[in-house]
Order: sequence, then C-alpha cells, then structure tokens
Amino acid sequence: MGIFPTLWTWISFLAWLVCSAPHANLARQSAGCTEDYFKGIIPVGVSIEQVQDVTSGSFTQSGDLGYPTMPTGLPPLCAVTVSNDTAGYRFGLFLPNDWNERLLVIGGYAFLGGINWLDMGAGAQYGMASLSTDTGHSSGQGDMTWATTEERKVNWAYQALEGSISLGKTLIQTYYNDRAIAYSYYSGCSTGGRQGLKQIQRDPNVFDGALIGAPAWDTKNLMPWISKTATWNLPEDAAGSISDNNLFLQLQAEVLRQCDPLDGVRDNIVSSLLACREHFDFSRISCDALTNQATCWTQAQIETAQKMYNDYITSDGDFVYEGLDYSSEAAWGTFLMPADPNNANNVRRNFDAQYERTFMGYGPDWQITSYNDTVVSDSRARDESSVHASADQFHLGSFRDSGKIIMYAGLADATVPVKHTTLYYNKTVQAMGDIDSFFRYFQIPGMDHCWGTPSNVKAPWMIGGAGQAVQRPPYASAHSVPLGFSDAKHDALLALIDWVENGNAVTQIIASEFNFTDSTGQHIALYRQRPLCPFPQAAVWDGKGSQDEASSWRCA
Ligand SMILES: *[C@@H]1O[C@H](CO)[C@@H](O)[C@H](O)[C@H]1NC(C)=O
Ligand SMILES: *[C@@H]1O[C@H](CO)[C@@H](O)[C@H](O)[C@H]1NC(C)=O
Ligand SMILES: *[C@@H]1O[C@H](CO)[C@@H](O)[C@H](O)[C@H]1NC(C)=O
Ligand SMILES: *[C@@H]1O[C@H](CO)[C@@H](O)[C@H](O)[C@H]1NC(C)=O
Ligand SMILES: [Ca+2]
Repeated sequence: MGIFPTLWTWISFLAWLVCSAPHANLARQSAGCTEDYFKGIIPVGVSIEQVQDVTSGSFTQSGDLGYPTMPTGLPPLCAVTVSNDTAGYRFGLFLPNDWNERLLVIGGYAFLGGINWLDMGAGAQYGMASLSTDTGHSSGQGDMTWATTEERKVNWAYQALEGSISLGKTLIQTYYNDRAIAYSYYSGCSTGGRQGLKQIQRDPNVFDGALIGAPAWDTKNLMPWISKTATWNLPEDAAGSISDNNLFLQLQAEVLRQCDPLDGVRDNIVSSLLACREHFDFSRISCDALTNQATCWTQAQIETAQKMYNDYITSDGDFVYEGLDYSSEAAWGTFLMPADPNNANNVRRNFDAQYERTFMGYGPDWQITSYNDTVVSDSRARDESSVHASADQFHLGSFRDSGKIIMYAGLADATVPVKHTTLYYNKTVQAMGDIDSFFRYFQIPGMDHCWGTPSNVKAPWMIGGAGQAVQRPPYASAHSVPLGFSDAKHDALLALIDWVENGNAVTQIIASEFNFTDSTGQHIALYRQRPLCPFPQAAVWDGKGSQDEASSWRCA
C-alpha cells in the first residue's frame, strides 16, 4: 500500500527489541509519535498535517469550524491529522498509549465540516483508538455553501469516511507495531447515524458493532421536508405563521399536561405517543375572541401545527416523510422560527433552501418561496443518480452474521422525527425478516435530538451515545455515563461491546438523568434512572417501587 522508508525498518527493529517486555507497545509508540514517523508510513497522495504527542491531557487544533470545542482530560496519546490530498478530505486519529486493540470511528453532525475531536476524546477515554473525518470541507453550523463540487458532496455523503477508515485502519495497526485491530466500532448521531448506516450498507465488514443515534438516513426526503416545514410557517405575516417561540413552549407544556398520564404513570414523561396523538385536545390552548393572541393558538396556527404532526405527503399522494411527534414541540423553533434577517446564509428559516441551492444546484438566488413538490422528485433523482448520500439499502447483507447494531432515538426528537427512525427499523425488518439477533432499536421517551430533555420533563436520557456525555460536567473531558455508571448496563457503547465480544445480547439499557446541584452547572447528582427497551417493547412500572429507580421497571 505504500512506501516503506528506512525509518520503518529502524522502528520495527526497536519494536522487536522490546516486544517481549511488558508494555512493549509503550516504548514503540513514543518513538512513533512524530511527524517523521507518520510521513514514513503513509502512501502517496496523502500528507501528514500534524502530529502531537499529548501528555498533558489537552489537545488543540485551531481553525476547526465544525467542532471548535477541544477535548480535555485525555489519557496519554498520539494525535495525528492526515490529509488525503487527491480526494480533498482530512481525518484525525487519537492513538492512546495504553491501547485496548479496539477502534472507535466517530460520526459528524448536520453538514458541519471539521474533525470531531471532542467525541474522539470520549473514545480515547475508553482506551480505544478513535478516528473522525472532516467529511471533506470546513464549515460551521447552518452553512452549506461549501457543497459546490461533486467531489465535496460525495465526500460528505460517504467517500471521506470510507477512505479515512480504510487508511486509518492501516496506520493504526502499523503504529501499534502491527498489532491487529481486534474490534472496530462506530458511534454517531444524526448525520453521524446516517454515516454509520451508510458505511455498513457499503461494506458489511467495516464494523463489528455500531451505535446509531437518530439517523438522518433519508437525506433525499429529509431535506425537502425541512424546506416544506419552512413553507408551512411562511410568509411571516400569514395568519397561520408562528414567530413566537413561547407558543411552542406553551404547546409542549400542554401536551405534557394532557398526555403524561395517558401512559399510565404521572412522571412528566410522555411515553405513549400513540395515545397522545389520539387524545390530545388543542382547544385547551386555542384562542377565543377574548384571549390575548400572544398566549394562545389561533385556528390557522393550529392548522400549521397539524401539518407538523402529519406526514408530508405530496399533492400527488406521494409519501415523503414522517411527521414530528407529540412532545417534540419545545424544539420546533429549529425549523420554524424566523432566522435573523441579516444572516449570512440568506435564509428565512434555519436550513431552509440551502440544500436546494447547493446539493441540488438551484443556485444561491433560489428562495424558499419557490418551493413546490417537484423538489422532492428532483431531490430523489439527484441523490440516486450521483451523490448517494441516503442510507436506504435496507438489506444489510452479511452484516447480520458479523456485526451488531444498537440504534436509539428520542421520542421528543424535533429534528429527525422518531417515526422516521422507526421507519428505518421497520424497513430493515421488511428487507431481512427477524433482525433481533443483530439489530436492536431503543426509543428514549422524553429525549430530544441525540441528547437532552426539556427542563419540565427531565426524562432519563444519558446512555453514552454520541455527543451525550459532554453535555454534562465535566463537559469537554466527559465520557460514558457520569457518577459511576460507566458499565454495560448503563452505557450503550459498552453494552454493544459486550454483545459483540461476549455474545451478551442487549435486553435493556438503563438511561440516567442528573440534576445540577449548583447554579453554574458544574456539579450534578443522580436524579432518576429507567430501562430503555428493545422496540417494540416499552418499560412497564411494577406499581410499587420508586419510579425513579430502574429496578421498579421491566421491559414488556
Ligand atoms: C484518497 O481518497 C480516495 C477516495 O476515497 C481513495 O480512493 C484513495 O485511495 C485515497 N488515497 C489514499 C492514499 O488513501
Ligand atoms: C417547481 O419548482 C421548481 C424549482 O424551483 C421550478 O423549476 C418549477 O418551475 C416549479 N414548478 C411549478 C409548477 O411551479
Ligand atoms: C413500524 O412497525 C410497527 C410494528 O409493525 C408499527 O406498529 C408501526 O406503525 C411502524 N411504524 C412506522 C413508522 O413504519
Ligand atoms: C432532581 O430534580 C427533580 C425535579 O427537577 C426533583 O424532583 C428531585 O427531588 C431532584 N433530586 C435530587 C436528588 O436533587
Ligand atoms: Ca407519563
């Protein structure tokens, strides 16, 4: 695969010298953590941007627009930035000195461009070598202007991740003195979930296990749906338009009030979306002639909300996308609130119009007001003929025999509707039959997109999923589940590892929620825990024990 320099020979010899000693790899690694070493082992077409021997716990790389927060509290490791100059993407590696022979590939979010060092830091703390790609561009939140060339689009779709894993695996094994990677894992949420599924669909041997959160798998339908939601709330002066975020909070609070008890337990968590959908009564917050319009929903606004709850079906009756679910309203502002009129992206709502302008080539002047249902068929055609970002090859082939997937999604997700995640699961069942032996799906009542829960809900949601631990203290140095719950019962990644390596199928994952104990958000205490169950099971309370303790619940 490449050039073997003289340095390589010398280092092999050193490694051989110490290989029978305890911690032989340690001696070998500090010798290897230099630019010269990596320049010596990379193939043609690739360059080494940076190598840092991290001994202080901190790693920094300036100018990372996508992931500016850098991890702290790292174990001693070698941080490497590799650039594939021919294809135009970069990837980062964290190579812990004390390596457990596992690889953790880390996903990205949205259309961000950068190396996700923060989530890689969690991987390193598990003792795993971790890898993340910038997906071939540099960009911050809400910016899709980079997607101007076919290569950049394809890099974001899958190519950058695929190429990074392929070369990354070789570099890792070489660096660790030709010790083989014993197990390869993946963890990603949202776009990261899509990337992981897509990679498994392209190569069933790529991972032994994948932890997939709220996957944005259906790019070609998701992006038109997001634009469609913007049109439902436009123009700003229309009777049905909602521009006050408090109305969304009010709706969420009313949904909670009415639907919390419908699942049989008053716990501030809406756990039965079906019962809520059947029984929710909008009239409790609708405006009558006497009420103040700022604190109630007009009939026209209620119709806008109904569109959000309903599936997006074109005027021709073509199903596009599952609707949002009850309990997700607190975060509806993401797609519905007016964007700053002077925003650099020239959009009226977050994300609106950008996919059409760049990925679909409609150009920078295209406005959301030009949206019509033909965007859907056009989006599908373009994705299917060239970019192939959507992860919609539901038959996972031989992955059934060689790998495991744990997928999870929050019932209160307002970005990737939970029903669309369920649709992915259902379609995989349709394509493959019984998938229980290798693919389990866990819904998390009360959780928003990937992490978090509204403050009036405080549902247990932390399971060591992508990006979760760093939401709570100790933030940039966090990993797994805090306060002593870093085990296979409470951490979905550790549960996945136990399933893959020891054959212990995951029958439940105990989710945790913590209270802040100080006003500055630096300290937490355990609030409550509850098992998450493999779909279609749900957690059932025993009717006696504390509802805040996992042992009072079982999956049924
Ligand atoms: C660079 O990336 C392209 C596309 O992924 C890939 O075909 C090529 O092998 C990569 N080069 C190296 C040396 O990894
Ligand atoms: C629908 O939108 C597309 C893209 O903006 C445009 O080319 C087409 O003319 C529109 N069709 C109708 C019937 O308005
Ligand atoms: C998924 O399948 C379950 C069980 O058959 C069904 O109840 C549910 O409505 C399906 N959901 C979606 C979104 O397809
Ligand atoms: C945590 O917060 C909840 C309400 O948000 C409260 O009911 C509970 O008593 C708190 N628990 C602890 C241990 O502070
Ligand atoms: Ca409840």
